[in-house]
Order: sequence, then C-alpha cells, then structure tokens
Amino acid sequence: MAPEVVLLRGFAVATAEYAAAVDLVAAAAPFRQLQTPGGRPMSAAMTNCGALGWHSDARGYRYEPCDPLSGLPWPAMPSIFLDLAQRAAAEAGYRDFLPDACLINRYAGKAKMGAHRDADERDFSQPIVSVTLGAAATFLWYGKLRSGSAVKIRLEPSDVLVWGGSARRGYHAVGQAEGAATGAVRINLTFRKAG
Ligand code: MD3
Ligand code: FE
Repeated sequence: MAPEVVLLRGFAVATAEYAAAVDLVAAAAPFRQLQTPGGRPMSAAMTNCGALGWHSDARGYRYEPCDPLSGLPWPAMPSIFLDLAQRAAAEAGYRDFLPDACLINRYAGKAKMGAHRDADERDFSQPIVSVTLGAAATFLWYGKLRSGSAVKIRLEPSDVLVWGGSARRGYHAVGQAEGAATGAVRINLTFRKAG
C-alpha cells in the first residue's frame, strides 16, 4: 500500500484477553450507533476507552473526554491494549507511541465503513495502530484520493496495521465482516494519539 504502512500478521495473539477487555469497556460504555454531522446513522457500532473518545453528532466529529451517553470519563485503556499498541508501534519504528484514545468499532450484519480519512487528531506525526479481532474483512486503501481504484487487502483476526508518515492521511474504507450474514462479528481497535 505505502512504505509507511506496516502489516503485522497475527500479531495480536491473546485474542480471548482482548475480547474480554472489549467486553469490560462495553459494560461501562456501551456500543452505540453514532450519527454523522449530516444526520445519517453510521452502520458500525462504536465505543471508546482511554483519556479521549471519538464522537460524532450534529455538532461534528471530535474527541471527547467523557462519554456523552453517561457524562462519565471513558473507561481507562486496559493495560493489555496499551501494551499491544506500543509493541506494534515499536515494530514499525515508533519507539514512544503513547496513545490516549482507543476507538472500538463493531461490524455486525451489513455494517461497513465508507471511504474517509482520519483527521480529527492533533499530531499527524504519530501513527495509528489498528487491530482486527473476531471476523475477517476486506480493507480498501485509496491513498491520496478518495476516488479511483483501491488496493484491497483481507484483514484477518489478530492482524495489526501501523499507519505512519503520509499513509496516516490516506483515504481508506472497510467492507462487511466475513460471515456477517450468519452472525459473525468483526471488532476493530484503533489506537490514536488524539490530544
Ligand atoms: C489508515 N477503521 O476507525 S482499520 C477508523 O476496520 C477506521 O474499523 C476501519 O478506519 C475499521 O477510522 C479500518 C484500518 C485503519 C485505521 C485508521 C487509519 C487504517 C487507517 C488511519 C489512517 C490511515
Ligand atoms: Fe479510519
């Protein structure tokens, strides 16, 4: 895709522990379907852990220190998440990645994510680390332009991607979870330095 993308196949091995940590986060900050600023529901369900959480509503896309559903701070980032994100970033050459936000996306049924780029963070020199759990899905990489042909790669459970450099600003999308028609669910964690 780009020289600044590092794909670590099978890197997130402790899948039962990660799934349990997702469940703990979701018990405190439930998955919810956010609305785009234009008022359309996003098909993936989302929650967050860490000091900041990504949120979208009629007021726009932004990071919030508290869960707007409860008014309480987002659940703390589980130490196994922080450890995973830092080890993955280090493999890609980012020695002092300190994520303050972990967005958790859940894809069930027809849920998918259209082409977009992640631009609500302050420091684009910091990478984003993404982790696939549960089911596989096809990831589409557009790069600099939102249109045109995309490079497709199949993201399998336990795969970790580190996005840095100019790739950090690239357009991307993701398809439905494989097996979603028969109940499979894909969970994606994205670790960010947002603040
Ligand atoms: C490339 N998530 O949360 S992960 C997102 O599968 C997001 O949930 C998708 O795109 C998902 O914003 C794709 C791969 C990914 C995540 C963040 C990126 C690729 C990225 C940020 C910049 C460039
Ligand atoms: Fe994204």
